[in-house]
Amino acid sequence: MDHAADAHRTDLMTITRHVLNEQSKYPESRGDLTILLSHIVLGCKFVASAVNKAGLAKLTGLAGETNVQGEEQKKLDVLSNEVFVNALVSSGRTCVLVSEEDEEATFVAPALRGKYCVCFDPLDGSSNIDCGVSIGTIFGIYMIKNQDTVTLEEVLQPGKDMIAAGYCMYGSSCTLVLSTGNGVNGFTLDPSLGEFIMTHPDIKIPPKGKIYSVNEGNAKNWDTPTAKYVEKCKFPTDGSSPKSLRYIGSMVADVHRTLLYGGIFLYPADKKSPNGKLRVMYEVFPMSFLMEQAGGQSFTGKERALDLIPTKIHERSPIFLGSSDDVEEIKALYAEQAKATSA
Ligand code: FDP
Repeated sequence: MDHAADAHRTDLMTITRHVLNEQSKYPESRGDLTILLSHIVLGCKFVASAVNKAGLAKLTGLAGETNVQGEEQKKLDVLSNEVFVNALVSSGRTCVLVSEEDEEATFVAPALRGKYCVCFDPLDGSSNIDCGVSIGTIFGIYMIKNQDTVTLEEVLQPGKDMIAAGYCMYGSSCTLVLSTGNGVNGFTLDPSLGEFIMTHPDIKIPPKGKIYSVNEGNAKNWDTPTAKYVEKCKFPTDGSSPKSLRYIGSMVADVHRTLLYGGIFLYPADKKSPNGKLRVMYEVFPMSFLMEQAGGQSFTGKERALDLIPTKIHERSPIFLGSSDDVEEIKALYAEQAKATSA
């Protein structure tokens, strides 16, 4: 019996313990971020439980049309949004919320205001809900200079100004990946304890990967650099092996695999969607922040993704993120095209 390993298992690094450890490195800290994160964690636990029950509810739904109370089942994405809005507002640490589900930003009532702005997608990948495929919550956190006078303009900050970002994946297990700007750590929900336990300390993305991840159904509308890049993945000319294609169609799941195994995730612009599909403030920025913190890169086709300054809260952007060497290749193809068009 490996007593050392056993002892290790009894010394559990919960997400709360980890965040408190991080906080103790900053003696001037008043614990506001720790409190905010604990409210986000609560939201994730609630959604994890709701996602699990959604399948069962659907099965019972087949036998009869309404639940026992005769109520209509709330859609999971609306329910998740309500949960996160309530958790974030009640934390007393937020002044503005930007949610994928809400057309306008929510300005928190003055009495409950704190210094943070949270941008989030409460349930990303919702087209995968009904078939039980992995979905997730994505969030990014900014600090606001003056919570009492905050305006929408102040919310439209570049991604590099984020102070923390993360996602929670509701998959075969529930995994929360978090960065507070000091590396990336992954935590798995132990359902028996109701606690996220650190299972993936100090995640570093491999410098080069063997997987590319893209919706190839859009290929006929791609621009030249994207088309050339994917061709190179399939028919490499440098003697290397072709890359494998994996695409789930849930950003959280596709990015999570990319982070752990290496490779590249692409949601490029195309002729039908010149700005791509994914939203800057609560998809592109948090995932780019995590990628960079894990040693990878994130590129929009024009610039480093985190340098982008959004002009509206639901703005979209093309995105290429993942292993540094893989993203370098697509950057070179865009540079080549820019040179050719300017010549
Ligand atoms: P969904 O439409 O299912 O909500 O932005 C949302 C998103 O999923 C991402 O999670 C996912 O990466 C992408 O859209 C999938 O888009 P395609 O179906 O066009 O591939």
